[in-house]
Parts: sequence; C-alpha cells; structure tokens
Amino acid sequence: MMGPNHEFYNRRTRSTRFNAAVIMSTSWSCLDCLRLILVTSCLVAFCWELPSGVEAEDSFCQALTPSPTLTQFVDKLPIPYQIPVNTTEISIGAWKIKQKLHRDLPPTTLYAYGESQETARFPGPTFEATLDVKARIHWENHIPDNKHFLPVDTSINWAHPKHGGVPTVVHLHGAETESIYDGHPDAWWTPKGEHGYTYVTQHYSYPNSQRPALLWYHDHVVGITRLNVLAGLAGLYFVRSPKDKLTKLFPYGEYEIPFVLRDLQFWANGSINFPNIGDNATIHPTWCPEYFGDTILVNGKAWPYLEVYPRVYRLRLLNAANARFFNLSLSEPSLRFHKIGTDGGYLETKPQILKSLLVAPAERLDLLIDFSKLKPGDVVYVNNSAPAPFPDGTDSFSPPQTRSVLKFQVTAWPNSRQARGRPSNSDLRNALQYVESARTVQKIKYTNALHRYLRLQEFDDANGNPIVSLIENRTWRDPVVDFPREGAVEVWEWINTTPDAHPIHVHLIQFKVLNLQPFDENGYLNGSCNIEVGFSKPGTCFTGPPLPPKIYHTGFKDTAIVWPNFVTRYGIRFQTSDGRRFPFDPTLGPGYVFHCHILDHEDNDMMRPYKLIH
Ligand SMILES: *[C@@H]1O[C@H](CO)[C@@H](O)[C@H](O)[C@H]1NC(C)=O
Ligand SMILES: *[C@@H]1O[C@H](CO)[C@@H](O)[C@H](O)[C@H]1NC(C)=O
Ligand SMILES: *[C@@H]1O[C@H](CO)[C@@H](O)[C@H](O)[C@H]1NC(C)=O
Ligand SMILES: *[C@@H]1O[C@H](CO)[C@@H](O)[C@H](O)[C@H]1NC(C)=O
Ligand SMILES: *[C@@H]1O[C@H](CO)[C@@H](O)[C@H](O)[C@H]1NC(C)=O
Ligand SMILES: *[C@@H]1O[C@H](CO)[C@@H](O)[C@H](O)[C@H]1NC(C)=O
Ligand SMILES: *[C@@H]1O[C@H](CO)[C@@H](O)[C@H](O)[C@H]1NC(C)=O
Ligand SMILES: [Cu+2]
Repeated sequence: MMGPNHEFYNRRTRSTRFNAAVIMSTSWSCLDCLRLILVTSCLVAFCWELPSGVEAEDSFCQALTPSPTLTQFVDKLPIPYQIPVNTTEISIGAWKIKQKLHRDLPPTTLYAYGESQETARFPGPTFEATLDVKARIHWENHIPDNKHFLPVDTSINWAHPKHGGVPTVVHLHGAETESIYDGHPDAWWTPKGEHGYTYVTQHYSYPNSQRPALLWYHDHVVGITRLNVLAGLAGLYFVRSPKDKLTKLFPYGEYEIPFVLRDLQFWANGSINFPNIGDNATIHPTWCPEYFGDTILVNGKAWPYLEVYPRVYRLRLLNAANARFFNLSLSEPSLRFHKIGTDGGYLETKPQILKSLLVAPAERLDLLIDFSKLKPGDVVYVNNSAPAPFPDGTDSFSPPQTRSVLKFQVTAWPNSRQARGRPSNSDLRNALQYVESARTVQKIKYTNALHRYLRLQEFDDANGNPIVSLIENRTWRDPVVDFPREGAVEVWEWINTTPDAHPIHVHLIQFKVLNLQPFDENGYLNGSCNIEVGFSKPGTCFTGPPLPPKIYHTGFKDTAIVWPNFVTRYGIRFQTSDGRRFPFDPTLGPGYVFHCHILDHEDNDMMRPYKLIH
C-alpha cells in the first residue's frame, strides 16, 4: 500500500518551480506584469490598467490562472455509449466539438472521437470487443483546424505536417497488435491526406487475442500527444471473454461503471487553460514539464455524482490525465475497494481488499464496491490525496478541490425493481471466488533472461527548470538499439535518477513488475559505483536489497510506476499475455515504442522505439 521508504531517496529541490507557481497562481501581481513584459513586451502602464484576469491570455507553465469556482457534485456522471466491434469495419473520426463539462461552465472546445460530429464526445465511444474476434476500425481525421487550438511547441520533435492541419494517429493502449496498427508516433495522418513516414494505413485491425481486459485508445502523434489527448482524443475499449458474459457473476450493464479520471484547468469562458509560455521559453517556447489542472473530471464531467442502489458495483477505472497521479479513497470507513484486475486483466493473485488506490496516468483498475449495507440517502465520496508532481509535490498543484473526485448517492430501489432486479448480497463473495478459482498462474523463468538497463534522466537549465527527460540519454530520433527476440524473456531495469515517479509504458506486451531496489543516485551519476553489471554480479550502487513489488504493481501491467532513486525491474515475455505466440508477425512494420506516460515527458523525448526480431 505504501510507497517505498522515504529515507531511501534523495530529493532534489523543486523550489524554483513551486515558488513561481505559488506567486503566479494567487492573483494578478506585479511579478505577473513583469513576466508579461519580458515575454510579450507589453508596456507597464498598459499592464497595470487592465482588470485582473481578462488580459491573461498568456498562461505560464505551472502558474496557470485558477479555474472558475465550480459547485461540486451537481452533474450526473455521464456514461460513454457503447459500440460493439467485430470483423465488420466501422469508421470512427476525430472531430472538433463543443462539450459541456460542468453545469456552470460554458461549453468547451475539444477534439473527440465519434461516428459523427454530433455523437463525438470525450471520452469517446466505448468499444466492446470479443476475445479472439478481430475488430476492424477505420480511423478518420475530420479536424478542420489548420492550427491546433492548443499551443504546439516546435522546438521539440513533432510531426510537423508541411500543409498544416492537426495530425492524428490512434494507439490502442494495452493491445497486443501488429505494429502497423499500433499507432506508431510517426504514422500520423491529416485530413488533407498528408502523413508521417511510418504510415501504412488507417484501416486498423485488432486481433483481441490476449487476456480479457480494459484497454483504452488515444492519440499518439509524435510531439503533440499531450495536446491531442488533453483536447479529448481518448476512450475505452473492452476485450470481453464470452465466458464472463455468460456467468453474469460480475455486475454488468448499468452496474458496471466506466470511470475515466482526468484533470483540466479552465478559463471563465470554458476554454481549456493550457500554458503557452514554457518554464524556459528561450529553450522551449511553450513546453511545460507537467500539466496539472485544478478541476477533476470523471467521464468528462467536473466532480459528478452517481446514484447507486444498495448493491455491488463494478468500476472500470482509467487514469487518463496527462501527468496527475491519483490516490483514491472512500469517505465511508466501512467500504473497501475490492481490486480484481489491472491493466492486463484479472489478477492472478487473490483479489486485494484496499482502503486506498494509487493510480498513475494510463493505469487501469478493475474494482468491486459493495454498497449493499448502506441506506438510501447515504453519500460516499471518492477522495484523492496524491501530491502533484508525484511523489514529492506540494499543495501548489493539488489545491483543496482536487482532493475530491465524485459523490456516490445511495438511492432506494424503485418498487418495480424491488422484486426482480435486486441481487443478493452474496454477489461480492461469488464474484471474488470466481476470480480466485479462474486464475491460472503463469510461471515465467527469469534465470537466463537478457537484462536491459534503461536510465531515466532529467536535464535542467541553469536555474533548475527541467528541459528534457531522456531514456539512456537518447532521443526519439536516435536509432533503434533494443531488439528483443520474439518469445524471449527479458528483464528491463529502469534506473530512475529523476525526482519524479514515471509511469513507464511498453507497447505490445503485458509485463510483471519483479522487484524494486534503492540505489545511490549521486554515486551512480558521478560514476563512482555501478548498476549495469548483469545478473551474476551485484551492482555497487545499491543501498538496500530488492523489495517486493508494491500492491499497485501486481498483476499483468502495461504501465507501471517507476520510483525515483530505485531500479524498478520489469519481467517481460515477448508473447501474448496468456502465453501464446502472437497471432501475427511482430517483427514486421515500423515497430513498437516504450515511453513515460506523463504525456508532457513522452512528447519531449522520454520515448524510444524498439523492434522485435525472430
Ligand atoms: C494513499 O493515501 C492513503 C490515505 O488515504 C495513505 O495511507 C497511503 O499511504 C497513500 N499511498 C501512497 C502510495 O502514497
Ligand atoms: C477564452 O478566454 C481566454 C482567456 O481570456 C482567451 O485566451 C481565449 O481566447 C478565450 N476563448 C474564446 C473561445 O473566447
Ligand atoms: C458487429 O458490429 C456491428 C457494428 O457495431 C454491429 O452492428 C453488429 O451487431 C456486430 N455483429 C455481431 C455478430 O456482433
Ligand atoms: C472527501 O471529500 C468530501 C467532499 O469534498 C469532503 O467533504 C470530505 O471531507 C473528504 N474526506 C476526506 C477524508 O478528505
Ligand atoms: C534558460 O536556460 C538557459 C541555459 O541554462 C539559462 O541561461 C537561462 O537563464 C534560462 N532562462 C530562464 C528564464 O530560466
Ligand atoms: C548525453 O549525450 C550527449 C550527446 O548527445 C553528451 O554530450 C552527454 O555527455 C551525455 N550525457 C550523459 C549523462 O551521458
Ligand atoms: C560521487 O558520489 C558519491 C556518493 O554520493 C560521493 O561520495 C563522491 O564523493 C562523489 N564523487 C565525486 C568525484 O564527485
Ligand atoms: Cu515521466
């Protein structure tokens, strides 16, 4: 449940960033004015005369103007509509839309997925795929803008379409799929028909031959993923096992609730407030190391409520935020989260009974909550206690309102349903027993595994502002150096020398977190000790033994939290998550990628390509 022992790591200060944020976010101050003068060279007199807020079109990295105050829990939780997917191809577009994200907020401009502009929403439609039944989707781009409505930073590697337009490409996160359908960052397309150099097709096909799980689809264009996903290009995708459907042991239909979490910041007119002036605008005009919004949304509504009957519910949770981690808890002390699955499907261990849940960007959780002992009229809040950035942030980016997420409102059964629909209270026990009995623990041998060492490193400017974070000191554009063999078992050791926890995602496969081990960061970086010495000899930088994976690391994962000042080891088998050969040739096409899922990091080179070989 707890993070690693804090004594193990060596905090670097973040004072520059936090001080600026505290000063800038309070109100229109002299400092704001000075910074505006510096950046936009407006006149002092002009600055002082304008009323507070109105002129603040410029938005400083990590010092955003607070959003308008919004009453919490006034909007009903929306449920994205479902579309079954199978071998009959359907067309899904990216559209420019306006959507109401809160009762009192004017409609917000978004880019979103849908079959038409009228039906496009954030989150996009929920796709319902069936195990081992191919799904065909034709992904289209109908975004009419010549220029993105969010600020593109051209100083970082990005798609750079010559004829303008907003490029898009779709990654089905967690899917075990051919690389031509994986949404490779350079395989983008624009409405004008221009595309990136690894583009092959927009007619995608997903085999759905993997452990049944909740996946999600989202944009993945090189250098603007953070903008396209923030703009709304994301949605859920279930791979369902027909067996699960038949047993009906788990709450389903209206009792299975998709729960897409994210944070955003707004201007009073409803527009998304995204920084257009970077920490160090000389180096990166608009790029900002992490985007944190002060408004928490679930399924595209700010602080919604959900009416629940006194029974068991299943929550399918995704953290779709750019950078915010959530540590969720329930205000009703008698309730627990029963965690039955994660990114790669059901747990292979017993369900976990938890009071709190740490969930990083892109991670998913499959949860049961039993409201059956509660009375009509009872309310239960879902609260959040994670600092931002995680784990060493202060309150600057987690103002009090970000501590609340959603309100469950317990309601009496309608008379009509009292008789038929009301399930017995033993539901939870049966469901949990089913998960336990259905588990097939896969024994994977790591003894002869090849080890890859992947150093995560942040580079700062002279004032301590992060400028870039790299993996093995290589950029996205450096050549591929990682060529795992199809079917091989490998251990990927993430050596995190930065102050942040990074949710590191590997495409194509589901992995297991094997362990994590603390090390001396200074010694490692100055070369006085070593880590990359193989399995037989222990590295000399370690300051303690390997620790077992944390509770949020268990199960099959495609994205996991890599702690600062620890080496986190992923055990990877380059096969399907259920231990079969891939039903396609994974060595073909542009290849796969691994990256940090803090999208602001990913876009600024914390992403690398990799390719499989036979
Ligand atoms: C999450 O919050 C709970 C309190 O609600 C706390 O006990 C727990 O340590 C936190 N988890 C992490 C990983 O910080
Ligand atoms: C909304 O307000 C912001 C801040 O004043 C401004 O920059 C933006 O252009 C406005 N958007 C619209 C659509 O009016
Ligand atoms: C296949 O998907 C289409 C489009 O969503 C749907 O209309 C149809 O019912 C599905 N067919 C099957 C056999 O599920
Ligand atoms: C949880 O959030 C609710 C609603 O904002 C608040 O009233 C309550 O005090 C919070 N509980 C905790 C433990 O923070
Ligand atoms: C930007 O970085 C350069 C190089 O480190 C540094 O000289 C300059 O002071 C930085 N500017 C700001 C505004 O921090
Ligand atoms: C990273 O690579 C650059 C050249 O691309 C080199 O100048 C620098 O010394 C390297 N830094 C580290 C820490 O390896
Ligand atoms: C390297 O780091 C170690 C451990 O922090 C420290 O003891 C040592 O003095 C450093 N050496 C140099 C050359 O900076
Ligand atoms: Cu990161």
